[in-house]
Order: sequence, then structure tokens, then C-alpha cells
Amino acid sequence: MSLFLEAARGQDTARAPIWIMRQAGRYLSEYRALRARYSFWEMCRTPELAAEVTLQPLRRFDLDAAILFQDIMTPLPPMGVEIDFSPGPVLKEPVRSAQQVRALRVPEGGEIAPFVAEAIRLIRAESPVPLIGFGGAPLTLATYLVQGSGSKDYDEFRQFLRYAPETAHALLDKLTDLSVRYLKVQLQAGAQAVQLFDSWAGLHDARVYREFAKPYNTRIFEALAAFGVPRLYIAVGALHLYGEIKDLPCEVVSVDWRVPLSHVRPLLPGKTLQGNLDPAVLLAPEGVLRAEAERVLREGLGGPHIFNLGHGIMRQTDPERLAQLVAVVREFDRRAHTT
Ligand code: 1CP
Repeated sequence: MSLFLEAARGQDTARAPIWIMRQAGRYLSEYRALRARYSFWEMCRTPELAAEVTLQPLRRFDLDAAILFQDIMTPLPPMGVEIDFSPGPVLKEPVRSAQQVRALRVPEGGEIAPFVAEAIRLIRAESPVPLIGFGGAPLTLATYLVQGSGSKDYDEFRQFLRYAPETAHALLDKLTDLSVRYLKVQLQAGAQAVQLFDSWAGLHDARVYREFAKPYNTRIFEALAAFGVPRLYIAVGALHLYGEIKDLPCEVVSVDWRVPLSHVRPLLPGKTLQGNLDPAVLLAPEGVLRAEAERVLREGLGGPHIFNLGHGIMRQTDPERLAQLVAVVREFDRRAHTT
């Protein structure tokens, strides 16, 4: 079995496997070259292009997992919403009324994104390492649908949860059904793990998380249990929510850079920890990069650890720096450091 899958299933491996959030993307010249010729949606919706971009970072770096090239917004247009990228998602018309929520369709799995299933088959035929499928968590998808675009503090969305809680639940319920169908399609096509991105969950207090996030995330993870693949979860800036997140039926929790892994370990009993180098460290000189990466590796001892960044890699990152990071992680023998 691969090191990534072993660690994701809870083994304290001799070396920490490594993959990088947003490892396919604009910091790579070969990505930018393709992107100059195709729109972002064209790249997502053409299986050969999506597979090619997924494989690009694996050709350059000795990574232990691949992540499907798509966006968290991929399954939403078939519900009846129009989304552009500039560069983040922008809704033509934000979804805010009960009537708009009622009008959203929940398509059958086969209708949602047939190009994704095909891309996964192409990737599996080529990739030397396991493939992680992914989706956006319902609360985070709803954040974009209601707010209408990226935002600093998503005030419209936070207001919506208070003014229209019933509409919010109706929306989250549909997004949950959609996500279960979409993620099942990915697993049936050959994805070997799934990560649920709850990027904006950290905006909310624990009470809001308990009401609007936890039951839906739980439903998704439970619906996928029968596949027996590792289920990964990330919420950014969410230390105050770990008392809830610890109960999610998933094997791995990805931690952002704000807190050392050793501090989080007792808060998430039984989970594999993933993370948590600050992506900004990849912009620092080589000596700083090594010292900070080794610190994260030491903090990750004492339980299963998958090395990653605390959030997505920045587009101004020099790919050479990522190669150095992979070398540092591969050299670090966790057994030699465990007393
Ligand atoms: O112009 C371009 O080339 C588009 C840039 C881009 C890319 C490369 C976007 C728009 N999405 C992606 C791909 C993507 N998105 C991946 C690919 C796989 C990989 O990691 O290699 C993944 C996993 C995502 C997931 C995603 N999209 C998240 C969750 C992860 C996170 O960063 O928290 C979120 C929040 C999005 C929304 C989104 N899509 C694109 C951007 C720039 C953003 C975020 C900015 C915003 O909120 O406005």
C-alpha cells in the first residue's frame, strides 16, 4: 500500500507522506501555458486537460498523492446556477431567496460531471501515486452561492444564516445530497481518498458550526463510509471548532499553520493530522524553509502525519522551492526522532 494511504488510515509511518494543497495550478509554467489557451472551465470540463494538469506536478516533484484538478464549484452549474472565475468564483446571480433555493435541481450522479469520472480514469491509468478526489463542504459552497463571490468576511452570508435559517437549511440539504452523489461518482471512477474542503467554516462560532455545518458534513462522510477509503477534512482558521470537528466521521483532519500540530493532536484523538507549513515559508530563503519544515515534521511526531501546507500554495512560489521542501520531508526519518 502507498505511504499516503497508510498514514491516512492511521499508521504512524516511518516517513511523513507529502502532497501539497493546490499542487496543480498557476505557480507552474506548464499550467500557465495551457491556461493561456483555455478558460478555467474548459480545462475542468475536458477530461484530457484536467488529467494532464493533475499529472503536471507529479512529473516535477516526488509527491505521495495526486489531487484531482477541478474546483469546489464544479458540481454546481447543473443545479441551475451560472458561475464564472475571476480568478475566484463569481455567481451571475447570488442565491438568497427561498424561491431561488426551491428552483435548484439536484441532478443524478451521472449528470453532475461526467467529465470528472472520465478524467479520473485517465489519471488512474497514468498516476504512480493515489488519487485524492474532493468536494466543497455544504457550508463553504453555500458561502459562495449566497455571497456571490469571494469576500473578506462574507458578511452577506453570515447575515443570511440569521435572517433566513430555514432557507439556509433547505440550501444546505440540497448541497449535501449533491455532494454525496458527486463524491460517489468520483469514488466509483477510481478516486482513492476524498477531501472535503470547508475553507470558510472558521468564520463562524461553534454554535453556528453545530447547526449549519456539522450535521451536513457528517451525512456526507457517513454516506461514503462503505467505500472504505480515507476521508479527509479541512477547515481553515478553525481551532475554535475542533471540539466539534473531532466528532466528524473522517480519518484525517488538515490543520492550518496558525497552531503547532503537537497542540492539536490531543484535541483530535484518533485522527491522522495533515499539514501545516505556512505557504509563505515557500517564499523564504532555503535555510528558513528547511528549519520551518523540520519544525513542522517534529511537531507532527507522536501520531500519524501527512505533510502538507496549512492552505493552498501561493501562485508566486518558485517551483524549485517546492522541490527543496519535498527533499527535506523525504529525508526526515520519523523513527530516528521519536524517543
Ligand atoms: O485562473 C485560474 O487558473 C484559476 C485558478 C484556480 C485553480 C487552479 C481556481 C479558481 N481553482 C483552481 C483549482 C482548484 N481549486 C483545485 C485543484 C487541485 C489542486 O489542489 O491541485 C482545488 C483543490 C480547488 C479547491 C478550491 N477552490 C477551494 C478549496 C481550497 C482552498 O483553497 O480553501 C476554494 C475555496 C476554491 C474557490 C476558488 N476557485 C478558484 C480560486 C482562485 C478560489 C479561491 C479564491 C476565492 O475565494 O475567491
